[in-house]
Formats: sequence, structure tokens, C-alpha cells
Amino acid sequence: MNTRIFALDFGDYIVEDKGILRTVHLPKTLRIKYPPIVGDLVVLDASQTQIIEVLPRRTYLHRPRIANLDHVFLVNSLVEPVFSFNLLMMFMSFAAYYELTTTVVFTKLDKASLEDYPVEIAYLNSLHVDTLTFDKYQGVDVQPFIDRIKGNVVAFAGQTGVGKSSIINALNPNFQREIGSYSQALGRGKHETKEVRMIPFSSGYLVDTPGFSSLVLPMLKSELAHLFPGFKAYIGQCKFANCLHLEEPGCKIKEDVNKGSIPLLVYETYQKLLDTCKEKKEYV
Ligand SMILES: Nc1nc2c(ncn2[C@@H]2O[C@H](COP(=O)(O)OP(=O)(O)OP(=O)(O)O)[C@@H](O)[C@H]2O)c(=O)[nH]1
Ligand SMILES: [Mg+2]
Ligand SMILES: [Zn+2]
Repeated sequence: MNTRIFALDFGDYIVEDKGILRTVHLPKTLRIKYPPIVGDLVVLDASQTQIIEVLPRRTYLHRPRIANLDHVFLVNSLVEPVFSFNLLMMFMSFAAYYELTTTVVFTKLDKASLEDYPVEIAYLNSLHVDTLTFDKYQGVDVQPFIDRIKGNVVAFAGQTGVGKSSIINALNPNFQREIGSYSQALGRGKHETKEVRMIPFSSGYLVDTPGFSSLVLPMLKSELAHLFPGFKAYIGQCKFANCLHLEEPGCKIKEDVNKGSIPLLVYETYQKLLDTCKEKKEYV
């Protein structure tokens, strides 16, 4: 019987079977390439206590580590912690690399003044990025969230304290995900959610995840040149197919930056991310 891994439990695995959670073991003798992670589909033995096979993954996200995801809600608060465009662009590039669709969610609208609204929102709009808002205290229409979840495996990802678990509880208060708080002293949330965990919802699954504040981009520079948000539309438009949009002649992206149709701040964010990517694959 196939079942799905819901959470990890100190070397064991928690699986769901018709709404009931159960701990199962992975025999040390089982020959597998990689240990199973949350979201993996596994086959159990007749006694339903041992994993005998890990089925191939449809998709894989390496941070947070989740298998078989369809979609990610990238959660950002406008304040506490302040919005980071850099981190959002990083995560959107990251999700694009893993071929996941995304929705950008802005939270804590109640706490934000007009100056807290990021100027970069205009760029997101011009890219037709799917965007939702969430306001814990003013009530929120959860239907747009449900529409995106239906039948899918959907993760909530973002910095600690932005409100990922709060959104999950708003979808169904019975979930009772633990809610953290924002520490003024630390200038961030307190890492309330400590593990990746799946929750069945609306004929699909939600995945609550721990917060993070940086990522290592797994792609090469040449890949980021296409995967950075909005840059896919430029494929084939630069003079050189391997254009990194830096100093190469005939670069359409540089041309649009000079014209102002790509904001300078967006381009500078791309340059910063490009600096963190490798030139070539390293074989060890
Ligand atoms: N004012 C306001 N506070 C919010 C909103 N959403 C969440 N919060 C608060 O933000 C804090 C953190 O919320 P969580 O839902 O625990 O955030 P999280 O993203 O799950 O954080 P981690 O689990 O630490 O990664 C809590 O004090 C929430 O009450 C909102 O829309 N408005
Ligand atoms: Mg949380
Ligand atoms: Zn170019």
C-alpha cells in the first residue's frame, strides 16, 4: 500500500493512513539512494510497520526539504520582520529551478503604514506574479488560498515570524499550529515551527515549514540568467545565447535597465544573486 510521509520522528517516519497517523520504520537493510523525506510516497510491508520501497519523486525542494510539492506560498510580512526583496527574488528563482509554481503572500497589513509597502511591488505586478494578502486581525477571505490548494501539495515558506502558521490556522482553526512571536531584541521571529509537517486539507496537503533567512542557490550563473523572475521572457532576445546580462554586447536586459523598463533595483538584486551562483558544475 502507498502512503505518504507526513513528518520525521527522530529517525522514524510518521505516515498517514485514512486520517490516522502512524510511526513506521525504515529497515537499515533497505537499499535506497536517498533517505525518504516529508512528502515522499512509500510502500509499507504487510504488517504496515516497515517501509519497503520509496517511490520516485515527482518534485524535490531541498530547503525546506520536501518531496512531491506542486506549489509554494512565499510568505512575506510588510513589517516585523521587514520585507526583503532580495530574499523573495532568491526564493522565486529557487522555486523556478525546482519547477514549482508560487504565490507571493504579504502579511501584517494591519501593522503596516504606507511607507512600509515595498516599492518593488510594482515590479511584481508588471511580472504578473500571483499575489495574495493576509491580515490576521482584520479577517481574511481564505477562499483564494483554498482555490490554490485544492488537490495540490502546497508549502508555506518564508522567514521566521512572517505568519506561515497563522495562515494555516486561519484556513482551519482545528489545525492549532503553534504561533510564535516577533522579538524586537533579535529583530526576527523566534523559530516557532521547527519541523516540516504535512496536513491534509481540501483534497490536497498543506506543509508548514520552519522559517529561514537565506538560501544557497543551487543553479549555475547561466541558469539564473533565465530563472530570475521576469527574465524567462528574454530568452533568445540577447545577442549571445549564454548572455549573463552583465557587460555582453547586445544584451536586451541591460538595454531595458537603461530604458527604465526593468528597475535598477531589480537588476542590482539579480547581480547580487548571480555573484552567489557557480560558473560551472563541480564534480567531486
Ligand atoms: N499584526 C499581525 N500579526 C500577525 C499577522 N500574521 C501573523 N502575525 C503574528 O506574527 C507572529 C508570528 O506568526 P507565526 O504564524 O508563528 O509565524 P511563522 O511564519 O509560522 O513563524 P516560524 O514558525 O517561526 O517560522 C505571531 O505573533 C502572529 O500573531 C498579521 O496579519 N498581523
Ligand atoms: Mg510557524
Ligand atoms: Zn543579456
